Amino acid sequence: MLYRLLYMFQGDLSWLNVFRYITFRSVLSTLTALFISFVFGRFVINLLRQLKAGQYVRDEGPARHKAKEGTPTMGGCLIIPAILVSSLLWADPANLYTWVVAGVALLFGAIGFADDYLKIKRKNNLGLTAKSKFLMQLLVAALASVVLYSYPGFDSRLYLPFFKGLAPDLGWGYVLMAVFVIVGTSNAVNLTDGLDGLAISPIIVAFGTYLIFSYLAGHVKIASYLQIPYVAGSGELSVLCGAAVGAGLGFLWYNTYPAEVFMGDVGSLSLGAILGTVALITKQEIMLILVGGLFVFEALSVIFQVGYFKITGGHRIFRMAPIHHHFELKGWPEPKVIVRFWIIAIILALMAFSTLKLR
Ligand code: 57M
Repeated sequence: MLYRLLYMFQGDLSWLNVFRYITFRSVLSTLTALFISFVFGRFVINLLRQLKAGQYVRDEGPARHKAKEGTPTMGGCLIIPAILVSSLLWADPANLYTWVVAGVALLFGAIGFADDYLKIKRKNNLGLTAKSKFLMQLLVAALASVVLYSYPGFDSRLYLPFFKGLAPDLGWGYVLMAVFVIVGTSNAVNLTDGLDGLAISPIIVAFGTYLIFSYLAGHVKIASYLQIPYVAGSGELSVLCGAAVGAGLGFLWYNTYPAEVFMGDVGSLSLGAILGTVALITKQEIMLILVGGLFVFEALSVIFQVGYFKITGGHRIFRMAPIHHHFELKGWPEPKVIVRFWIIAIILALMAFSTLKLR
């Protein structure tokens, strides 16, 4: 928005032409969101404390977690507005993709907010029922997917990395796949968010990666050189990804061990859904398995644990799922689990980059 206003002057003040560049606006967007979440962080934490928005901690968890009871939650109320305000300021308001992602952020944030709010109000861990939460997620994801699918010229092919030329057109099946990607990523990030800073750092790494992927996919010459799908207009999502990186860094300042605030479902559900939607728009949905590998790993640990638990009538593969609890119960100090998981997330993102020219 701001960029458009400044852009109007370009005839008289040619130096303002820098605002045309996505790269420049992505950096500004990162810094703006970082500034918002960092500066307003303390204020939001105090406000959440005054509103008694403290976390309820279940008794079944690792004993250390009981000490975290009362930590303010719903820090997503800081992250999501920081992303939206910064994107509105620096992204092209005519770009539909940015609006779709902003809508997904708001609606998934609203589902998470309702869940967090009910947990705090009832002073227990029972927010929305799993079924109603899932149905709402499906509904919002379906809406976003249909909007994308109906966008003139939107490519419904699924591009398989390493298999050049193999890109099956999914037709309406694309909508089903898109719903799976958005809802799956949203829930995987939510499951990962169980230790201080454990989810937000891989989120920062993933959005940093997609900032670059969006730029590459939106640049006709680079996309053709790298033989990745060109998606006109997707470059503008770099600005939004930059905002997510900045907002995440500002939040990490307060969420790092020992956390002063948790992001809550309002943060985790929304951030995961944004990431899934960006991966879909940039046609890098398969790469999300690698870039978001840590989230996949956490989700799979739950699927296998619950499956095995049911089949065997109470036996477990891990000491506790999601897998970060397994390492905690093995006696690793919390910061060790966290930082080691971050290292894995960074390595996975680097692996994703390394595939770019190989495809
Ligand atoms: C929510 N939420 C954290 C915080 C955060 C199916 C089942 C595996 C589901 C799973 C589950 O409910 N996961 C999703 C995970 C909670 O954090 C809040 O929730 C928000 C994210 N949604 O922002 O508001 C707790 O996590 C800790 N935390 C931190 N630092 C942070 O920065 O320390 C969070 C953020 C917080 C705090 O303690 O209270 C959570 O874990 O509840 N369920 C589980 O994860 C449970 N696993 C389980 O039951 N495993 C079973 C199998 C058979 C399913 C098993 O392996 O035996 C664990 N959840 C808890 N305790 N609380 C079990 C132990």
